[in-house]
Amino acid sequence: MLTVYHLETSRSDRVIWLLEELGLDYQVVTFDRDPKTMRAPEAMKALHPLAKAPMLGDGDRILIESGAIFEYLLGRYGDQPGRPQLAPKPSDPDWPDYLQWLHFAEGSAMLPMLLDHFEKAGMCGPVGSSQIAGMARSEMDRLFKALDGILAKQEWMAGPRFTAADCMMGWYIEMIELRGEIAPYPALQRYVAKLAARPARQRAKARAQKAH
Ligand SMILES: N[C@@H](CCC(=O)N[C@@H](CS)C(=O)NCC(=O)O)C(=O)O
Repeated sequence: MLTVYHLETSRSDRVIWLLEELGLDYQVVTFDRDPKTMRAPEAMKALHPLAKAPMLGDGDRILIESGAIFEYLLGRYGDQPGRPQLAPKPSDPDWPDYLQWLHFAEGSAMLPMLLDHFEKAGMCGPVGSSQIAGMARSEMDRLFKALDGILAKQEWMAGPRFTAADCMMGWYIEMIELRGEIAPYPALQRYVAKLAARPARQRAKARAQKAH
């Protein structure tokens, strides 16, 4: 049985979402964050020394890193009869964009948002005093505008079809909405509404919450 080791309110939501889109059986084991530090609790370190969410358990193997977990699930279980094709093949014209956005989500998009979060939490000195604030803001504004432009021209991140890249980038774009910053971006608003209407997204949200 596949096991998602899920940390409350975290990136592990994405893995639950992908599993729901693929229609795979899995269980969720939830950990609360350490109330003082908001970091992963000690119990997660017993599973993996890096204690990062998401973690995926499959047999005696535990895997970390969202993008790697996505590739693992899609490669090992995604390409089976009856399952939706969420990963374009290398011969597919959408493959380059698929690959790019699948990895961009964690490789580039998250950093400015995290820096902004840490800065606003006062972890970089008095709020507003660090150069990080301006840098993170301008990077996010540039990215949000670019994503809005892309999604004004096409339905999904990699083209006309929903793919696993929409779970990776979609979760990030949902964060833009949660932060209350989506109003200037009509295509991002439409995209988030389409994600919210997906039964698999709804099941994943319920599952991630129920597990808490
Ligand atoms: N790029 C990694 C980031 C993993 C990560 O930092 N996860 C956070 C949760 S969103 C975490 O485990 N935080 C707790 C901690 O670092 O102690 C991934 O996508 O898997």
